[in-house]
Amino acid sequence: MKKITLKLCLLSSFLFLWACNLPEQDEAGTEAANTERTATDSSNESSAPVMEEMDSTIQEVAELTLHATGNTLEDIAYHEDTLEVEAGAHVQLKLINEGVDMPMVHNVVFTAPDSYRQVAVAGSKIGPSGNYVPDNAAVIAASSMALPGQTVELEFTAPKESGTYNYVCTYPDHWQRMHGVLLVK
Ligand SMILES: [Cu+2]
Repeated sequence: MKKITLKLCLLSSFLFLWACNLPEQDEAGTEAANTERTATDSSNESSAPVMEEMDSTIQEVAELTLHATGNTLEDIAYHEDTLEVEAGAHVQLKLINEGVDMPMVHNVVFTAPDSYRQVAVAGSKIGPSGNYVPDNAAVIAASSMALPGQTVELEFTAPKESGTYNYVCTYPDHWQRMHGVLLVK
């Protein structure tokens, strides 16, 4: 019963609106009304492509994945030896530790050019409570430690100046095999 009443209400409202619109259309002319509708429709349709257009005021997002592999000091490595981002991009990085043995914990620390070794050596002295990350001006961003099988995420803003930066694992004695290049374009 309620449904029928609702339908009747809708129908009468529709008829009312239609009747109200009639004189307006006669005055403005059907052509003008159609043009208006077409303009509205086309603006709706074009809203999606506009979203895809580059807006230089919006910070670019760079989604990166870094895999840490190996289970001994002799075979640990970052699978990716180079990562590329646009200058000033918002970086969303996933560090996936594919190791299975417990001592193989890794982080990733992004550093200024030619400073990854110095940062790693300083970091190894910081110890586990500080995540082996030194309080150092050469550190751009640092993840937390990923245990074997774990994935950790890190977000940071890429350097505004293009250049060749580095990343390194600062867990003691990992830096020799675990470092790479961050190309900022
Ligand atoms: Cu490591």
